[in-house]
Amino acid sequence: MAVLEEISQNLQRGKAKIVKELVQQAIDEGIPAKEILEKGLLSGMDIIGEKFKNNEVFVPEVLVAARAMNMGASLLKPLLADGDNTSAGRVCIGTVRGDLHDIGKNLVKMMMEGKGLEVIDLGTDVSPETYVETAVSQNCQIICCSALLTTTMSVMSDVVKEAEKAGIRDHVKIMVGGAPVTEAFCEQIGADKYTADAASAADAAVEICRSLAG
Ligand code: B1M
Repeated sequence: MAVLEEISQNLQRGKAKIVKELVQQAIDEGIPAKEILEKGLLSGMDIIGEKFKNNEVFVPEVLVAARAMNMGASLLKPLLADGDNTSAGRVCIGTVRGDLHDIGKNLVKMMMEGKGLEVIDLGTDVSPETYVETAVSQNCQIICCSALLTTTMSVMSDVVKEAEKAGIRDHVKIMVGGAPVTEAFCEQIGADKYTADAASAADAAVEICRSLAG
């Protein structure tokens, strides 16, 4: 599947327009959306991540690659959907305060929408107060927190505390994820559910909404 390799290569060079065209080409060739995402877009992002770690590329290169990733992923969004239009529940999602990484959060959002959940996207750099106020005012069943930095994951603990303070812990669940987050960390801070990837997060959210409903 040469086109997937081309997607990965062009994503690494930050060629957003070409990535978008290649993703469309892959779709037209009948390659499943999940495969385009994993073997094209995410594989390119992994290589950029490794190079970033080793100081072979720097913030500007990573930013253009991220833009290419988001543009390519936007074409896959409708194809990753389940096709069921009834709302499976409502969640709010954001990357925690101090953290600007949003690619993983956007993927989680996309997969959740694909499973029929209504997703309120709070963006990045989200304070514990904003998560909780949104969950209350918008009747969300789940608060979803993403963090990519070891220095920001502790904000998730503040989200749990803020939710306790607001007295919503019995009917609003808290899901956490992102590269440095683990199951053990989730338990330690008293959050409800950790998942390692976007697809598992979407499945878990649907399950939680179902159990809260009934
Ligand atoms: Co940043 N960055 N970055 N960065 N960056 C990392 C995270 C880093 C690991 C790179 C490295 O040094 N090896 C490192 C963190 C080190 C650490 O804390 N241990 C790092 C650093 C240090 C920084 C800066 C401090 C760099 C600097 O300025 N000196 C700075 C911080 C800025 C800030 O946030 N305040 C910074 C900046 C940036 C960019 C702006 C340039 C850019 C972000 C652009 C954007 O997001 N729009 C960026 C990027 C792109 C990365 C890497 C290269 C890629 C991250 C990514 O998008 N991965 C990253 C290196 C790496 O990860 N290899 C790195 C792809 C994405 C799909 O994966 O987000 O993990 P991920 O999401 C996964 C799962 O984690 C899960 O689902 C997704 C897959 O299915 N998931 C959830 C995510 N959220 C979930 C929530 C859930 C469940 C699952 O439930 C609610």
